[in-house]
Amino acid sequence: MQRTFAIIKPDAYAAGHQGAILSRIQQEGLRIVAAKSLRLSTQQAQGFYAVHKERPFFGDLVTFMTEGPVLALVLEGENAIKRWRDIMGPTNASAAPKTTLRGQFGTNIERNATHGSDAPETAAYEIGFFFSGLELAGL
Ligand code: 3AN
Repeated sequence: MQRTFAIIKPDAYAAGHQGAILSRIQQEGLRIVAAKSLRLSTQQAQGFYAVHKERPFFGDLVTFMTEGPVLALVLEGENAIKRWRDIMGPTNASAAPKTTLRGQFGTNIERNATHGSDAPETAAYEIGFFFSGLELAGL
């Protein structure tokens, strides 16, 4: 069993796609361990995306991720990290297959509907960034 961290980003949240995305997650056999809505502050979004801080798109990414509420999720299943990334599809939503969440609900490389951790170390860091041990105890 593996856990991964996911976000329903402000674009998909504002459009009301949470239900469809959560439903797809469950249909695919991933367990929703924990979920919470929150609106990221600029500092929080900068911290979450700190690995990208030198990239030219960093400022725009932080602006987008703070424009409205997000739904933060912990997902669990066998090979959950890769499975969730396959369900999301490629980063660039405009080139993502329509069978993927980004193809279905995303717009472009920035407004791409969902986030997913890319490796076990990243998943552990990202889960810990959004959820405390107390919140996950017993889940
Ligand atoms: P992924 O989310 O598919 O793992 P990363 O980690 O390379 O992609 O990028 C993190 C986020 O930064 C992406 N989800 C996307 O919103 C944004 N991003 C990545 N590359 C670009 C880019 N070239 N222009 C604008 N935004 C980008």
